[in-house]
This record gives sequence, structure tokens and C-alpha cells, in this order.
Amino acid sequence: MSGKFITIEGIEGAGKSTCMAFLRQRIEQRGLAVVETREPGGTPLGEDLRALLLGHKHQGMSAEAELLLMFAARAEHLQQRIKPALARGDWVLCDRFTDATYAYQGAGRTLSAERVAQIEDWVQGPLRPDITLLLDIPVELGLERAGKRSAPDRFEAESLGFFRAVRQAYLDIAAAQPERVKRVDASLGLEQVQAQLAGFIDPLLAVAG
Ligand code: Z5A
Repeated sequence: MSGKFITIEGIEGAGKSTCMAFLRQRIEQRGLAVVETREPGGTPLGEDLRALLLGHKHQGMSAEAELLLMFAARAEHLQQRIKPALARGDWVLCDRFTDATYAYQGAGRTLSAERVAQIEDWVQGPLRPDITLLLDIPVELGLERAGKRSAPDRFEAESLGFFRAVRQAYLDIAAAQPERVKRVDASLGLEQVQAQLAGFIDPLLAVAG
């Protein structure tokens, strides 16, 4: 596999969608092919699972079912899109991946990280992102930015305490895996956020030629 696998993480309203567009443009400027995708989702089955996971129809879904559905969508995504793209040498830009599972289902829903790790190993084998950009923002600011949009989905309707636990879990992952996970201060203005992203991504692009 010669393509790079880049994931973007962060709480609600951290600016992931906004930054995906910037990153895509920066990679494509170097003449490299980019597959832009998201989780849960990215395939027809994954998008159907996303609708079940984010919608309000199954409001009381168990944490275990939620965890397994996230990984079901991921298994399909890996087989149908991510691995074929990397094998072609494309760069994969993914809005959320397994760090979100540790943060939301692990810390948020209080499932054990060991359980998440077992399923991660089973579904992904050794595959991990080459780099993960963690857009870190105080919970209140993220929710304020996100709140300017449409009606909340099943996750967006969670409490402040839930999102604080999610943010802390992301910071813990970044502290534990500094080689892979790069913290970006997403509370700053867009230009400053993009400058930080460029600082992390440009060295990878330089190596790619
Ligand atoms: N989930 C999970 O539980 N477990 C898993 O394993 C996975 C996911 C993979 C998917 O939601 C949900 O699934 C997610 C976790 C769960 N739920 N939550 N929470 P998603 O990722 O599709 O959507 P989201 O988290 O709700 O993302 P978002 O709300 O779309 O936020 P965003 O993409 O990070 O932000 P944005 O749309 O780019 O920006 C928000 C607003 O801020 C917008 O108006 C921008 O113009 C503005 N913005 C962006 N950057 C800036 C700066 N720097 N300054 C000022 N304003 C800015």
C-alpha cells in the first residue's frame, strides 16, 4: 500500500467537514488522487447503518449494539473502499474512524477500551491511519458552532458531560500515540487552523514527491 490513510477527528462542531475540503485541495494540488469519505458511512450499507445510528428511531439502542454497528459499517468500508483505494496508491481522507469509537462508545457510553481494541484488531487487522488530525475545541464552543445548523441527531442530543468525556478521551489518545495523532487547536480562526493542518500534512506530501 503506497497511499496514505488520513483521518480527522474531534467533537461536534470542531470543524472536521470544513478542514476536509482544505486537506483534499492541498493533496490534489500535488497531483495525488484523493478518496474523501466518512464514518459511519462511505458505502451504501454504511450509509444505511449511519441513518440507523444517527436517527431517532432507535433512541434506546444498547451501547453494545451501537458499538457493533459502528464496526459493521467500518468492516464494509474497509473492504469496499479504503483498502482498494490504498492499494491503488490513492490517499484516503476519512472524516472520523476508530478513534471516534474509543471516544464515543468507549468514554461516552462507558464501554471498555479493551473490548473496543479486540474488535478493532479483528475488523482491521494491522491497518491503522498513517496520521490522525485531532481538531480539539472546548465543548461549549464546538456545540455553539454546531448548534447554528439543523435539528440535533441522536449523538448531538447528548449532554455536556458526554461530550466532555469524549473530548478527554481524544486528548488521552493523542497523548498516548503522539506519532500518529496530531492535536490541532480548532478554537482558532480558520486560517490559523489551516496553517496547523498544513504543518502536519506537508511533510507527508513532501515524502510522496
Ligand atoms: N460516531 C461514533 O459515535 N462512533 C464512531 O465510531 C464514529 C462516529 C465513526 C457522526 O457525526 C456521529 O457519529 C458523531 C459521532 C458518531 N456524532 N457526534 N457528535 P459526524 O461526524 O458526521 O458529524 P458531527 O460530529 O456532528 O460533525 P459536525 O457537527 O458536522 O461538525 P464538524 O464537521 O466538525 O464541523 P463543521 O461542519 O466543519 O463546522 C461547524 C461550523 O463551524 C460550521 O458552520 C463552520 O463554518 C464553522 N467553523 C468551522 N471551522 C471554524 C473556525 N475555525 N472558526 C469559526 N467557525 C468555524
